[in-house]
Amino acid sequence: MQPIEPIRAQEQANWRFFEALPEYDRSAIKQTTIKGAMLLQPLFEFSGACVGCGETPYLKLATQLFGDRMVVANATGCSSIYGANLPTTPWTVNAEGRGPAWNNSLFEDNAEFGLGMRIAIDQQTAYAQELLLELRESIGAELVDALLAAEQNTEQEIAEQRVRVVQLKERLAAMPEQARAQELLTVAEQLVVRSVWIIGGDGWAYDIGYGGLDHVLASGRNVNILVLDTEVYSNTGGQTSKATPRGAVAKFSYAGKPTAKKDLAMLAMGYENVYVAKVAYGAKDTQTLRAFIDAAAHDGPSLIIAYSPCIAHGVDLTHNHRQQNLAVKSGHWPLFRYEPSRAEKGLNPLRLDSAAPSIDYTEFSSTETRFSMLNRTYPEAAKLYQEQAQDDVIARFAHYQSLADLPGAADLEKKESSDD
Ligand SMILES: Cc1ncc(C[n+]2csc(CCOP(=O)(O)OP(=O)(O)O)c2C)c(N)n1
Ligand code: SF4
Repeated sequence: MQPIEPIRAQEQANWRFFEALPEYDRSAIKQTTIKGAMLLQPLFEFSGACVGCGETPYLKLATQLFGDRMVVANATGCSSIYGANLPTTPWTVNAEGRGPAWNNSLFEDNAEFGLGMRIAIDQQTAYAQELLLELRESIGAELVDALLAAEQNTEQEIAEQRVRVVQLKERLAAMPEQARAQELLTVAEQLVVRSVWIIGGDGWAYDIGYGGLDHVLASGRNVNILVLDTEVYSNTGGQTSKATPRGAVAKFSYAGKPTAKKDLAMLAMGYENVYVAKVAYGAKDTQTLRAFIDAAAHDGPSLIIAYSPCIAHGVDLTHNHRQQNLAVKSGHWPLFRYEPSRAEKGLNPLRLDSAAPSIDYTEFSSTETRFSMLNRTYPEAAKLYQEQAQDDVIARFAHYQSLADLPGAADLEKKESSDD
């Protein structure tokens, strides 16, 4: 044991040095590589989650990519608790004071809450554009036209639009006698693109908030839905949800869950205009990164279902990445992306990003107490569920493979014309 004071003084100096290090220029970084993305400043840091929590890395990644323009609707659950240990919060701002705007809603209406944010932003943007046109001559036609025509797909383009908005605000501030100009000043910031994220756990997405989630998927609106799937209601101590796998022991399933995990991705794919991805960063981080970038770029609803190891799985989370790898290799968590933009090009929208199951399901399930404890308590049920779960993963992979192997519309057209 040592007195803390000298250590604290030394660490404070180290911390100040670390904080003074300059951040990289976002527009100069290749964000589509893991190496590049990890150089971006995270705007989610020092959360109160359990050590090794599988949820938080997805949030950190989202803020690295979109944090300075993110608007978050967070369902009640672990993410709302470690996300708001008030009066502190891990959601933070960059040197310009920009960071995610975050709010927490009821468990049962979070998707609608996020949709409301999207609608409000779109309404304010449309109003700002209307006022710009109305005041075009007094503001300056060149600036107004540039503001209205701006593409905002890259960091560079967004940075350029921010500069234009600063110019606009300066000009509007110099027109205090014009009421419409002052009105525009209140919504001018909405001329910079926003990235709306609706976030929560599986209890929210698969169960209690599912009706609302489905409604938002059907709305066609540009929102990104991130499901942090721990396969139980983690925050209240691990109750069974519809995401809980067959044979797992959880609260309300002491004798093992007798039914298979609900396939939320398949339900969402039924809409055809929803971007859907199933990811596990510990198994394939490049696929996770790609999914986040493509989901945000998709001009419609996106759903990312993210495998999130949790203390409720009964495994030392030092091995979090190994567990994700085992889940993917056993077929428990197939990786894929369903991209409506591919269908628009006549291609099959579904792409599998993981191979067929290459290890026995028990090689995965035996490493986690949520499954293995059933061998002691209900050995016969454990044996039955293991066999069924093995069949489940093989059948599910075969089903996805058959869908991914289907020809796209363009292939069918080619075939038809060659048949004629
Ligand atoms: C309608 C309603 N029922 C129950 C609760 C209590 N509750 C708060 S958080 C939570 C668990 C959330 O589980 P999940 O959505 O899976 O997120 P996780 O904690 O696993 O991240 C529950 C049941 C609540 N807040 N509202
Ligand atoms: S209970 Fe699970 S999901 Fe919640 S913070 Fe801990 S590890 Fe993360």
